Amino acid sequence: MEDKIKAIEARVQEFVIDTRDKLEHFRLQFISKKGEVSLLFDELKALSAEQKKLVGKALNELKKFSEEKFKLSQEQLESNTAATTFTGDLTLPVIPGKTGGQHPLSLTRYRIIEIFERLGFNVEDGPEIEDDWHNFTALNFPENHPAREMQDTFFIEKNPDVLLRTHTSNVQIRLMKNRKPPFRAIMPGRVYRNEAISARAHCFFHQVEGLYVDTNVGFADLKQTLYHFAKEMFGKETKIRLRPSFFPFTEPSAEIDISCLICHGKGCNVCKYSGWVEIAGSGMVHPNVLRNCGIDPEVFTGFAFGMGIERITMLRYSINDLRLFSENDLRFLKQFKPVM
Ligand code: 2NL
Repeated sequence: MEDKIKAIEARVQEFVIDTRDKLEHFRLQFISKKGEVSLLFDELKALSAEQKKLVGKALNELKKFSEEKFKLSQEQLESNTAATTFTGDLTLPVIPGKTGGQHPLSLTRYRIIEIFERLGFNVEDGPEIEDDWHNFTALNFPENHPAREMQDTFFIEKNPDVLLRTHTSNVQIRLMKNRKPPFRAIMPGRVYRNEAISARAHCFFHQVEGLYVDTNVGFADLKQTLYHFAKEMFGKETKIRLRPSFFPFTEPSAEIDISCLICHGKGCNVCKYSGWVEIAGSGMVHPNVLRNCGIDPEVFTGFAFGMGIERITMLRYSINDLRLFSENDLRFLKQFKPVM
């Protein structure tokens, strides 16, 4: 019996526990109910009182030793796994998760791009910090136009003027100057206006402008393109209405209204009881603008339009305060589709 105890003790000592499997193996082998140490206690019963005392002491020591080894190894394994849980290849691409989401303004921008791409429009990009010529002069703004005043535009430097663009038209100007017509493109981007912040105005917003220049582009093309856009964006029942307007860079110019999505023309708060909601400005590109970019207005004509992404998004999701877009409040942002 004593020899047996010594032999088991030696094996307990030598047993290497470096994995969870080996830990469990150790437990079953020695300290579980049917383990070797427990079985020795059964054998103990057959011994005389004298021997019981002697062997019992040694056996109790073996039991204590085995259980301590188990406990210590278990603790060690647990602290190791906490530090080295990730054993995979760190260079592999991430598995897409459900954390994060897409900003409602991005969702609307993607949708707008999708609609115009199918009509053959490219997406173009340009600088947000711009000079006076690309933001104002080339676009036929008169010398004394109010937009050129300090209170309407953010100037970074005066004389020569460096400013934050007030529309993405600067991208069209760069496109028309640097490449040869025909052009069919849209320009999404952030623009800046020097305004007090309220539910309806902000010092920056997002715009998509569009430009179509070719031989024989007419007002009917403008109207049909924007009608198609309105139906794709807001549903095929949507109607459009054009109202005469004025921009220095288009002639003639028109505001584009859509039939009110909320009341379907009956009259409500959103359309201010008119049945119509403004979604964009548009017009035929002014011949002076074409000329400023080296394009002969006797050969080429074109239409252009501009819309606020915030405005379209507010109509699309019934959002009533512009400030929600830039406050990063998760209670607002979480209501939009997550990235998958
Ligand atoms: C609006 C109105 C508009 C344009 C933008 C444009 C650009 C060039 C030439 C002619 Cl290079 N026009 N853009 C035309 C009409 C309206 O924007 O309400 N934007 C938020």
